[in-house]
Amino acid sequence: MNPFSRIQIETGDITQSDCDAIVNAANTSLLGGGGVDGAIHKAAGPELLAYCKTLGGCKTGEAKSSPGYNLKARHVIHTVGPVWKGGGSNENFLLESCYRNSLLAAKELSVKSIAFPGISTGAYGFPMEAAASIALKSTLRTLFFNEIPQKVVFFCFDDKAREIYDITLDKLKAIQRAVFSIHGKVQGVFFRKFTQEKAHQLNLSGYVMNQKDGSVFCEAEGAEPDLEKFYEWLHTGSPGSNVDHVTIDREDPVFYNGFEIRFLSR
Ligand code: AR6
Repeated sequence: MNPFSRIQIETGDITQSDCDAIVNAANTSLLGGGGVDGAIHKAAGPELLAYCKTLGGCKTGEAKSSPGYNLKARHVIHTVGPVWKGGGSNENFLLESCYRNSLLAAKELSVKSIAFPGISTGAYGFPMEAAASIALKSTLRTLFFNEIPQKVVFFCFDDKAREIYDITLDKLKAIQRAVFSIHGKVQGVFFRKFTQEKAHQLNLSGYVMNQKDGSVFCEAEGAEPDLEKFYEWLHTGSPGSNVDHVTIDREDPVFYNGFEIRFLSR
């Protein structure tokens, strides 16, 4: 199933969620705190803290699970987000790991539905726009590979956060994958180099490679208008090349390579 159709965004208090599991934005001690952590412990009751004491803490980016006790959710998955230090301390990777590891923990528990708060976006200071983008991309990519959990709900605590999640998800939905076959005198090194540079400029990811029949194959992923510009540009070619014609196919984006890989020549 398309990973987008398995994602929901809601506004409200995550402790009220009726998902099978809720995720807690904890700290490395797992012994409670303020924000969503405090609210979850309060709603779950003191047994949660007693259980968490047996877990031996949790490293940043990792996840550990516990029962939900008095919560509607049967499980709480505790994850520890990174403290925002300006972006140069591996924060993006660590936040992405929180979502991936929480979803994999949910899969281990055979959880059908899971609710996430905006990990690191409160006391830990991660900018909301960047955090929402990482949360959604990391989740889409993990769902692409895993049938379980079936449903993921992102709980926004206020209208501002909700607006950011809605806009970010709409932008991601607009991402498409296109496959181009470029025919003509196009197999020179320059053609691949210029094509890669142009794709970078247009914020596209993907790759370019020579085909045995003398054509060049190019797969690119990005926003629809950027793919259109790229398509137009491909007809002009690069110095020394001579493009005869270009064919294009479109498909759903592929989340296993999208957003991450850089343009490679093969
Ligand atoms: N439901 C949904 N979202 C909530 C709720 C709630 N009940 N309460 C707060 N939020 P934070 P962090 C939102 O600070 O940044 C704790 O003390 C909130 O608006 O809870 O990862 C831990 O023990 C924000 O967008 O988590 C750690 O020491 C988001 O949840 C530290 O805070 C996360 O805010 C973790 O900081």
